[in-house]
Amino acid sequence: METVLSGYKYPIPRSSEITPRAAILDRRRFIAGMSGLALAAAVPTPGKSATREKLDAIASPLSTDEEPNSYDDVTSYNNYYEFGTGKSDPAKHAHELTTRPWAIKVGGLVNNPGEIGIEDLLSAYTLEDRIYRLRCVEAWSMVIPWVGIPLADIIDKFDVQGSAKYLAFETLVRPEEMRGQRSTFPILPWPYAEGLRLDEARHPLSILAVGLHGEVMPNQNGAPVRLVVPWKYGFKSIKSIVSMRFTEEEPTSTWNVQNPREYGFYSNVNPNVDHPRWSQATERRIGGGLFAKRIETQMFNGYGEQVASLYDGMDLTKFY
Ligand SMILES: Nc1nc2c(c(=O)[nH]1)N[C@H]1C(S)=C(S)[C@@H](COP(=O)(O)O)O[C@H]1N2
Ligand SMILES: [Mo]
Repeated sequence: METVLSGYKYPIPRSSEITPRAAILDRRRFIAGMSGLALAAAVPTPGKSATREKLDAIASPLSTDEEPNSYDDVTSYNNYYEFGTGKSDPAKHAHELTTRPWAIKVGGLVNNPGEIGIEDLLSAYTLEDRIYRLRCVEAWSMVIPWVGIPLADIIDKFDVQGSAKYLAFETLVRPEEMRGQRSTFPILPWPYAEGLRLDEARHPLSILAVGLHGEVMPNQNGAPVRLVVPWKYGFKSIKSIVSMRFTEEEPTSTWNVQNPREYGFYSNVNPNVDHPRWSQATERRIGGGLFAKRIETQMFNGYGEQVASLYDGMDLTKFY
C-alpha cells in the first residue's frame, strides 16, 4: 500500500493482529531515518509501546490522549454522498475515483492565484507537522490520527487581500467516477461545497488532511486531500477538494442550501442546540460495541479552550 510517510504505518497495535515481519522491517527502516528515534523502539510491543510514546511526543500538541479508533472503524463507516448515502457505500465505491493527477485551484481575493499540486503538498512537510489525533463528531464520534498540514500555512502562500473574510471550498464533480453524481434521484446539489470564516480557517486546528493512521488518505475518507475542522460537525470537513476561493461574502454550504432550517453556516458542535429532528447532547463512540453507553457531547467538541474566543459576542443559538 502507498504510504504518505515513506513506508511508516502508525504503530498502534491492533490487538487482534500479529504484525507481519515485513511491516516491522518497514517501520524500522523508516524510523531509523527519523531524528532522535532509536531503532530498537520500532518493534511493536503490546499495550502502549515505546514507539507509540515517542510518536505521541512528536504528535501535534493539539492531539487528544484518547485512544484512536482502528483503521477499520475509520475506513468502513463514512459519509461521502458522491458515492451513495449509506455509511458503507464509500468503502464499497470510492475506489472508483482516480486521485492523480490532482490539484486544488486557489483564487478569489488573493494577489497570487494559482494551484496546489498534490505532490507538492505531500512533499513539503515534515512528519512533525503531520500527526493530529483529533476527535471528530456527529451523532457518532471517532478519534482519528490524521496526517495533516495546517491550513494557515497554505493560506499564507497566496497573499490574501484585506477584503477577504471567508474561504470557500468545493469538491470534485466527476460523475463518471462518482456514482452518487449519476444517481437518477437527486442526492445533493453538486459540487459539494463548504466554507469557513477566514479566522476559523487560519486556526491551528484547521488542517488539510492527506492521510490517516500513517497511510495516504483512503478514498472513502476524502482522498487525496480533505478539510478537518474538529470543533464543527463532521459535514463541514469537505472531502476531495479541488477549489479554494477567498471571498468577502459568506459562502454557501451544501447542507445549508439543502436544508437551511436544519443546517447553518457555522455548525459548531453545540450540545445545547438541538438539531430540529434530534438532540445533539450525546454521541456514540464508534468501536465501543453495540451496548456502549452514549457519551456526552462537549461544547466545541471539547476544543473550547482553543476556539471559543473565535465566537466571542456571538449568539450561538442564532449562528448555529
Ligand atoms: N465531498 C463531500 N465531503 C463530505 C461529505 C460528502 O458527502 N461529500 N460528507 C460529510 C459528512 S456528513 C461527514 S460526517 C464527514 C465524514 O468524514 P469521514 O467519512 O472521514 O468520517 O465528511 C464530510 N465531508
Ligand atoms: Mo455527517
